[in-house]
Amino acid sequence: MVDQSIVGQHLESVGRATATANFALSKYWGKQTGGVQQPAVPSISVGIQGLTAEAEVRLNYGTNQEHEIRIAGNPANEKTCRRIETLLDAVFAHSGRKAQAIIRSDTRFPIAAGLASSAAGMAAVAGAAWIAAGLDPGDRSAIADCARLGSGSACRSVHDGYVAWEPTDDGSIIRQVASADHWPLELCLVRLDDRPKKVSSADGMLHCMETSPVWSSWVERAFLDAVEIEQAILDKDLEKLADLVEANCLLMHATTLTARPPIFYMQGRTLQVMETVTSLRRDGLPCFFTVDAGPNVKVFTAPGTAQTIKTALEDMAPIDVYAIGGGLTAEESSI
Ligand code: 2P0
Repeated sequence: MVDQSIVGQHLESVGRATATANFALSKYWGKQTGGVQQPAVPSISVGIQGLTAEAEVRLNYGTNQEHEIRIAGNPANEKTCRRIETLLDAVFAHSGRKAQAIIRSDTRFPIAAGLASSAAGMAAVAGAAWIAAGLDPGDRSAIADCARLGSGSACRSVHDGYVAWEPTDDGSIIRQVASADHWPLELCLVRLDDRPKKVSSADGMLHCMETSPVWSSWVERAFLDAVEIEQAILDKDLEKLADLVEANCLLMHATTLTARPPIFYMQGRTLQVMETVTSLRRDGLPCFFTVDAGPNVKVFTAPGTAQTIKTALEDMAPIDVYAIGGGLTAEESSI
């Protein structure tokens, strides 16, 4: 799969990959103390077709020069560079060979507005680096472990469909709960604001852990939610899933609103959309909301009903409709 060639005096190899964003039905919000990007709570996500990031990683074994990392055409900031260096070191630990990496990554949707761009981007970078290093693209657990070092939620983008990420005694595991075909829910993405968020997820979750008085309730409930949410997915029970997902989201946001000082990821219009979604459901439309570390609302709907829900909500904001699915595709390599 990997094409390694002598280019000039150097040995180079190239990997390419695409990965899709994933949205959490039960949230990753909190890290283990002492771990490296390990979750304090279990989370379950669903991949989204069409919210795609792509990456190319060129490994140059003939030089000691620093890595070169460009995202959306611009040099990556210092924090992103540090995270990608850690991710690359994990890949090199598997391959047994270090190299200079020249990385190009881009997303086809707004970055850092609560649309999980970092998850898709880091999963694509991990997949491309893995392929470039000549490693087995079928080893999804190992790729997920590397992707997690770039962005925690990125590990959920290595599988398609419904994916669980769970803390263990010595780290975490990632597993597919069900494929998208099992229950092809649809998504209305209510786009209230595409600007980057003011507080990163990493800073936000740490601040909530340190200052919110409801933190321990959140952690305790998150473990129960993950079990019940997985069962509701397996049972295709939309009423139950709706109740659990909305409650999980609101308890996560309770930690942000009760932190000192508080963090406002939601906006006034976020609340209006959430309330409208709950009243649509009371009127018999099969839909429910969730909101991440940003103001936009993700409205999941039963198969075949996204257009109806979109029509009911489109006076409030622009809405994009997506199918679920997604995952990581590590592509053919070439020089
Ligand atoms: C989630 N979020 O489960 C939750 C819900 C935000 C709210 O995963 O520091 O960007 O890179 O591990 O992965 C955002 O967390 O944070 C996130 P890092 P990441 O989707």
